[in-house]
This record gives sequence, structure tokens and C-alpha cells, in this order.
Amino acid sequence: MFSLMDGFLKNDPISLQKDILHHVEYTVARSRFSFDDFEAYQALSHTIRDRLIERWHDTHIFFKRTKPKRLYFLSLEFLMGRSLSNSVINLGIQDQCAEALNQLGFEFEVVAEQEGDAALGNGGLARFSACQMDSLATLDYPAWGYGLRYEYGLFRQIIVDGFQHEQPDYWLNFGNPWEIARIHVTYEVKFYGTVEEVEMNGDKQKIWIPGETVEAVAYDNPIPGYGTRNTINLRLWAAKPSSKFDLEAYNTGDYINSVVNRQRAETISNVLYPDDRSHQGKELRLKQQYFFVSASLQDIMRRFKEEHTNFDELPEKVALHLNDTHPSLSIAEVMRMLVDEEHLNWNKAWDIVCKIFSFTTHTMVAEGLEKIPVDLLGSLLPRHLEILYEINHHFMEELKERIGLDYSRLSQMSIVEEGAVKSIRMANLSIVCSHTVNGVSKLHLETLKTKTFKDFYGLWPEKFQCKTNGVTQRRWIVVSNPSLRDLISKWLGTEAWIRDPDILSGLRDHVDNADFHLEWKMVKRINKMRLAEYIEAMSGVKVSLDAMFDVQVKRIHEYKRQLLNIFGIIHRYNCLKNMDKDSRRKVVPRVCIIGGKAAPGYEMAKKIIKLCHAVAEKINNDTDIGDLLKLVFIPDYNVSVAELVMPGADLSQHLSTAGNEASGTGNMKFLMNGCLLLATEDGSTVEIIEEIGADNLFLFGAKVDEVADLRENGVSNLAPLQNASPLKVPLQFVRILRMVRDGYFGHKDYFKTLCDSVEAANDYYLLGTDFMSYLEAQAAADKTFVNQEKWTRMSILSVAGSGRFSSDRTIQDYAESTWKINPCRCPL
Ligand code: 26M
Repeated sequence: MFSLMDGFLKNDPISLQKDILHHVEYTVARSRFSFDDFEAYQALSHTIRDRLIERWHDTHIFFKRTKPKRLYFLSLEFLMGRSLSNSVINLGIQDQCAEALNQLGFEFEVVAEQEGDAALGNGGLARFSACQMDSLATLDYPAWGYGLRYEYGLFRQIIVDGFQHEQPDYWLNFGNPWEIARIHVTYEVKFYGTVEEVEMNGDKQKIWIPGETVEAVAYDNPIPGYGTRNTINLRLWAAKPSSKFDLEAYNTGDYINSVVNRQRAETISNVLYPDDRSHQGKELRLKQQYFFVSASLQDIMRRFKEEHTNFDELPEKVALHLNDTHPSLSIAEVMRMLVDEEHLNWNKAWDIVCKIFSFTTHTMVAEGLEKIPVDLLGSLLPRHLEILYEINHHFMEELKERIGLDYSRLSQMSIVEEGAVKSIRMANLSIVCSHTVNGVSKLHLETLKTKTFKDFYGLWPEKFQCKTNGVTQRRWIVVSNPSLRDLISKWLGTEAWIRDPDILSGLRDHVDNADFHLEWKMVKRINKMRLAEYIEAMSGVKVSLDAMFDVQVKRIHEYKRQLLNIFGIIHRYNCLKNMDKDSRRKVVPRVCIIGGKAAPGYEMAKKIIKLCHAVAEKINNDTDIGDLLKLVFIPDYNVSVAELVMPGADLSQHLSTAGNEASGTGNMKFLMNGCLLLATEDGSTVEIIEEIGADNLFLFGAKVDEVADLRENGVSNLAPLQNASPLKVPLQFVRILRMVRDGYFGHKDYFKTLCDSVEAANDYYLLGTDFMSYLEAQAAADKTFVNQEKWTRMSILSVAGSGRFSSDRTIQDYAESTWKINPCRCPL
């Protein structure tokens, strides 16, 4: 007799091979006797996808049966990167897959590299979302992620003559085996129109008569946990023209226009906005946000109503998490659904809403907070604007009772900002209605409490919580650094650290073992070799493996101070030029690696990229310098490039002016890969210091509480930044600035505004003020590198202390103290 268990796909190499060949023939439609690496990738991916679907089904049946409280993680951005390696590792079938491919004449690593990145996000926030999904699945939490299925992800960066150019990332071009199109899971999303008041059972009731309808279609992306059968879902929405709309158009006989309008509907989910700071009040962006919010909440409410009849149960069954303010229209939307559609009274609905939302902010500075012009909102979502006004009205009344008629404070805390452009402050809205407001590091939370949201903290101190970010060791060690994975497991005698990262601290027991040191250095060398090959292929620059690989990779921003790095490199170059042969022999050779994208409209960031290339051109072609100093810019930095760069780095730089980086997560990834940090005491670095000790990294620069004063006065007894400037900076710094200004690296006119941004803005980011301290930290790194035993010790202690920076810790903390959800482990 047939048993249900017979349906399970088998994971031995022979069964996998059979399935791969099946997909070669019937999915990829190639001959099983002749297919290439890319086709092998497609066939293997479909083989894995089948297995993911099985687990996904089991997980959902189990969740449906046990009806736990569910978390819905709402984010406009997810930077997933590649899926193949991550999936086979989390499914625990890496060796079997490698063997299956081998017997077919393919190599797993080569096949895995055929995959392009899913880059549906900008930077830190988006990659952090992806890490959190991995941890939610691994820790068996009953969670769903919701996002948008952009057809164009983050632009591809190409460099022409040292300038950044953006090219569209049409990532779906070659198909996407990791998604399942749910063509029957669709919802109508409405826009524009008017609000009317009608009588209903003697009550006045508002109804929204929309002017445009678009359909949202679900695409499901299974997220497998590691060491568990649990496989959760990331549901991404794509916009499609509504079929209803068609009928109207046909009736009026305007066929051509109806087709053109269909096209327009699809543009909503077309493209990801490439800025990771500015909020420009663009209608399309607002449409994306509401499209996402409306589809997700209809889906969530439908699922809730299938299992429950009473909305009082909502807070016990549903947690909605706002990943920054981008999805915060959800608040108005849930109110609209409960009041207008389910006919709950306002107070009852508000009471429910305040129990289901939690909110994490990822920004440090108040100028970075999202505001939506009232005119724009009122035309696109007229009913939501009314609801927002009403929420604000109730809030203001409550506030007056608590603080009295302090109009300055009332207006600062108001959800509505009066002024030249009347706007809705999405952060204020999110704080007012969330039960928890999370900062992404201790230092960030402190700033939120004492500056950005000081008044709100005074009102609701218990809402504010610290949830320091983390990254998943599955991707950032196991997938990206297999040699290190094996070494760690060998010396710990277990692989348990992959699910329980605190175990990594056991490496401390071997920190003085000479054999361990030898193997540790060997692993780094292998990874440096891979990176060196990549650098040569990308930039044509040959680099020496004996040099210190010094890396700064992240989005390009003035506050992240890539300029400080470049100025430091110019300084190093100047020193080398002035040295005699004997002194040069003592110099530690360096390969400086910089990578990152600039938002297309961010002029200063683009100039920093050009300066990096101009300086590289000069240095790399100076035969005097040779291997002592190289500078390379790695183009198109993304998740898969990061996977290659982080394991191969000796030193990594995190240079943000203290008080600007909310957390930072790159520092954690480098830490996990045994790379030493050279950093300011900003964001989560402060907690890394707590964990590994200040003598295991190279610290420099002003501390957060010194910044304000330094901005005013600079360092005394130094040279003025410019004639008549009160700001004092080191002479070396003034000279380097002059070199750039005077055209030593060419492009004199182009770099003028870049130099002005330092001088005329009175060195807002404190490049000059921190310069000497930066050079000292660099010198300390050089000195330590000569002592390889000390360096290796520090490197081991970095990895040993990285357990606390696993997103598993972050997620467990959120689950227990914010979302109040419990693990729900699907039986094997
Ligand atoms: C908003 C509106 C319109 C278009 C784009 C945006 C937008 C998109 C992304 C705004 C901000 C975005 O991301 C901010 C971000 O990535 N912040 C980083 O978050 C990380 C995770 O918490 C932190 O580690 C970083 O310190 C923080 O800069």
C-alpha cells in the first residue's frame, strides 16, 4: 500500500543525481547528455526547491494545526543574495549534492557561482532583514516575512574611467527557481478616489470610494532553517493589472488605452529605490509602500479570520513588526480595516492596534526620519489621511492631559508637522502606536532616548528597548568560509556552534596552541588567495599575499568616512616616497581594498569613488612603490562579493564619525571571519569592545560625547583648516587636502566641491580632527602585523567573541521580550 511517507524525496547522492537529470530534461529542457554549468545550476536548484517545498508544506500544516501566535515581519527590503549554497547547507545535504554533481562531471562551487544575487534592498537594513529570516527559521519561530518583488533590484555598479555608472539589475531575466508563483493568491489594492459619509444602522460611517485598483500577486520564497525541518515563508508581492479594471475599459471601447493602463499598474513593484537615507516624497514610493501594506494585511487578516472570529484575540495571535517606518502605513490600514470594514468602534480598534505593533528604527539622525507630505498622502490615500489626523487628535488630547499646554513640545511630538510642507511624521506615528520601540545597538538606543525621541522616552520609558543587531553565522561563516568552518569544528570538537554560537567562546581554550595558530594562518592564506584572484580578474592589479589585506566595504556615505581612508592612503604614499631604501624594507606591505555603491543622486559619494580611482591610478603605477602599497576598488559590491571579501581580509575599517552609525553589521561579519577591526567607538562596535576587549582591535577617534564640542572648536594648537578658519586640524591633513585641491591626482575642477565639503562645511564629519588618531591606529595595526603570533591571537579572540553578534541572539531576544512568540518545531 502507498504510504504518505513515500512521497518524501530522498537525499542520497544517487537520488539527488536522478532528480538533477530529471530537471535537466524536463525543467531546463536540455539533453541529459549535454548541459553546461548554468544548466546544472538550474537543475540542481529545482532539485533543492522540491525539497524545500516539502518542508515548507509540513511546516505550514504544523503551524495551522497548532495555531501559535505568529510574527509577521514587514519590510520593504530584503537582501537575500544567493540561495543555492545556503539552502543545501541548511538542509544538511551539501556533501551529497557535491558528490551527485561530481559524478555528473560538475563541481559544486563552480555551479553555485552561476547564481546571481537577489538584491531587493540597499544595505544594512536589508541584509539584516535577510539574516533575521534565517534565524527565525532556524530557531523554529512561527514567522512570515513580507516584502516586495521588485523586478529591478539594486542597480549594478559599473566603473568607467573611475566614475560610477548605474545599470538596471533585471535579476529575473534567467528565471528564479527559488520562488513559487501563487497566481491564485491575489488581492486588490486601491488608490486615490474620495471619502463619503453614509448612514448605517443609524450610525455615521465613512466609506472610501477608490479611483484605481491594482492586483497584488504573491510569490513565495521558502526560507529553510538549519538543523530543523522548519521552513518558513518570505512572501513577496508583485503588481498586476486588475481584471475588474479591464471590464470598465472594454465597456467604454477604449482597448488601446486599457492595455496601456495595464502596463502602468505593473510599474508599482518595478524598481527598488536606491537611496538608503533620503525620503523625497515621491508618489511612486508611497504607492509601493501602500501596495505592500495593503496586500500583506489582507493576507494576514484572511489567515486570522480563518482561525478566529473575535478581533479581541488579534493581539494574542498576531505580532506585526515594522522594519523601520517604511511599512508604517500599516497602522492606518489596520485601523481602517477594523473600523470601516469590520465596524469596530474607534477606541476598541485603537486598543487592539496598540497591542500588535512593534517598531525598529535604523536611523541615528533626526534628518533621516521619514516624512510624507500631506498633499501627496491625501490624494493617494484620502481615507488614511483622515485616520492619521484622528489618531493624532486623540494622541494630542492624551498628551495635553499628561504634559499640559506646552505647545512647543506638543508640536514637536505631533504626528503632523506644520510648516512649509505639511507632512506626516512616520516615526512619531510608529512610536505612538507601537508597544515597543527598538534601537539597533546600545549606543543607538541611548541616542534615541536622550536626543532623537527624548520627549517620547519621557512619556513612555518602558517602550524603548535595545536589540543589538546580529548576523547569521550560517551565511557569514558556514557558507562563505568553509575552511574556517572546518577548522572551528575540528578544534571545538563539534558543529553545535552553527546553531548555538555562544559555543564559539570555546576557541579561547586554544588561543596559545601553536598547531592551532598554524592551521588558522593557513585558512586565512587560502582565503586571501581566492580574494587575490578575484581582485586580479576585476581590476588587473596583482597583489602580494604577504601584504596586509585592508578592507573597507559598505555603502559610500560621508559619515562612513571613506574619505578618511583615502586620505590615510595618500599619507602612507607620501611617507613611502620620502623613505630611503633601508626604511622601506621595514614597511608592512598593504593592499587597500575599498568597495561600495553610491546612491545615484548623491554627488559627494560619487566623487569619493572617483577620488579612490584617481589615487589608485597614481599609486599602483608608481614603480617606486611596487608591492608596498596597492589600492583597489572592488566594483559592484553586493552580498556575494562580501562572501568572498570578508574571509580574505586581515584588517577591516569602520570609520563612521561617532554617533552616526546606528549599529553596523559589516563589523560583525569581519569579526566572525577572524579579521581585526580598525574602528571608531560607534554603533555596535562599542559592544564588540565589551566582548573582546579594547586591546583586541584598533580604536581611534572622537567619542560620541566629544563630537559636538569638537565640531565647534576642533583640536587646539594645530593648523587652521583654512585661512581665517577657527577650526584647527593637523598640518598633514591640510597638506593632503591641498594635494587633492591642487590637482595632484588630476581632475582638479571635479574634486573642488569635495574639498569644499570638508573645508567650507567646517569639517562636519571631523576628518581632520580624527586624522592623527586614525594614523596612530594604523601604525598600531602595522606594528602588530609584524608580530604574527600576536595578530593570530587577536584574530582567534575575535571569532571566539563573535557569538553574541549572531542574529540568533537578536531574534531570541525579540521573540521573548517584544513579540512574545514561542518556538513551534515541526516534527521530523
Ligand atoms: C526610504 C525611503 C525611500 C527610499 C529609501 C528609503 C530607505 C531605504 C533603506 C531609507 C533607509 C534605508 O536603510 C537604512 C539602513 O540601512 N540603515 C542601517 O541599518 C543597519 C541595520 O540596522 C544598521 O546596522 C546601520 O547602522 C544603519 O545605517
